[in-house]
Amino acid sequence: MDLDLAVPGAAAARRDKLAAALGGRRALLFAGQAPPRNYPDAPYPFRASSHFLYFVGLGIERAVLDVQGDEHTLYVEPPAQGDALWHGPTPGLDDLARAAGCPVRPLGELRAEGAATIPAVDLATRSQQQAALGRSPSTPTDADLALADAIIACRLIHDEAAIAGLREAAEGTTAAHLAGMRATRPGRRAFHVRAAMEATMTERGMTPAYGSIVTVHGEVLHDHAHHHLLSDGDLLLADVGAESRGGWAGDVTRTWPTSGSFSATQRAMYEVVLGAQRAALAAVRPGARYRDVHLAAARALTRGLVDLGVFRGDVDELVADGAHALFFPHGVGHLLGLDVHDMEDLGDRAGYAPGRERSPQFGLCYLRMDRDLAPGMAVTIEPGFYQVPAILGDAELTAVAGDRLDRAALGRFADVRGIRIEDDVLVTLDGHEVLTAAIPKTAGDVEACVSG
Ligand SMILES: [Mn+2]
Repeated sequence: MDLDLAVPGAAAARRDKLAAALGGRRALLFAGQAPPRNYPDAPYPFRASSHFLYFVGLGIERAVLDVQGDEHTLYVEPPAQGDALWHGPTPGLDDLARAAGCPVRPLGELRAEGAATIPAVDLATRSQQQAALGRSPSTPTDADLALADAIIACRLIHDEAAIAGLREAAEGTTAAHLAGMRATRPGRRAFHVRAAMEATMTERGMTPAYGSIVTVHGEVLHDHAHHHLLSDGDLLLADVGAESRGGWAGDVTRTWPTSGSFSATQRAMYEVVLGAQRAALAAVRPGARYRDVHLAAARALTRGLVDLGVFRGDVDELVADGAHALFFPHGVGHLLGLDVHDMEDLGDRAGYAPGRERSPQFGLCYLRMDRDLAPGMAVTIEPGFYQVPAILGDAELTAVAGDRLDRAALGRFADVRGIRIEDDVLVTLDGHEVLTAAIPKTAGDVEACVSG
């Protein structure tokens, strides 16, 4: 744990805001613990729960934050015998109190009956919660749900320290994508490119914010295999983001030709996806509804596919019917913060405004967010085009397009398996700022970087 990363002022202000929203009710936030990889002494790297991280500013394994009115107390496990031998000196309670900006007590003193909490994502911490609260955290009480809503209200709008963290993550992510493009050539494997991208994070003391996707099979939306050979003529899709040292996420996708040159068909489809991303970005401003941002991308993509002859017919009708989802089956993006899909552990409570629900329509059902945008929110904008055999070979799914889908025209784009273009975007007072704008994105800029 690096105490230099502490943000005591920001964490204290966030706790005050949470306490005010809770109106004196008590809440416990659990940091969590690293799950074992195989046996208990060989765990995965520890990464604190984002709720804890947000209100404490530091990841402290097994620690618990107790918020009740003006009293905020951090409970931590005292060092165990042998810790100094295996792990070196650990910070004392006074050091932690200064770093967190609140009193720190030994975990054994925590008495927590009646407190609200957020169920942990790991089973060991759920047991810790059950022991502390005297009830299962898995069945949320009304107080738990009120706590979730209070946390969402805080974390949805990023404060200055959060925005600084997102900028740091964007910088690390930018370096990763530049390194990845430069490391690409036919004959190498995807893991060579992944190594180059993640090395830039290691050099910054950062880690990937999520499992890196570096693949010539862009049509497999979350392809975590890295062994594929890069062949001449392939497109490489890299969905890779850095996590800042303080825990803030970057999440960027670029798609580039392994040879350094797009084929004519790849370039044409790349321009369609880029046009869809630009249309969505142009719609990002305070007050805009995120589903409309999604639909702006869907319309631009569909118009592009009509221009290429892949679709026939009226663009608005095709989009209303969901035909675009045959090639763009996912949502245009999601909230971004300490989590790459920010607060997704709270389900659609975070991504969807009260009263809004997921559409049952194929495509729209995968939209992770439908809120009105406000200054200080961060979202991703990431439309794509994919030829997914499981979709295009499904008679029921493709029936929405009927004879408006021209398979002969589509056949000309056989060398395009998947393209996605994703940036991280901060909503500002009068529009938006693309935090990851320094990463090459036009076809020409991408080619120049891969060849350079
Ligand atoms: Mn994303």
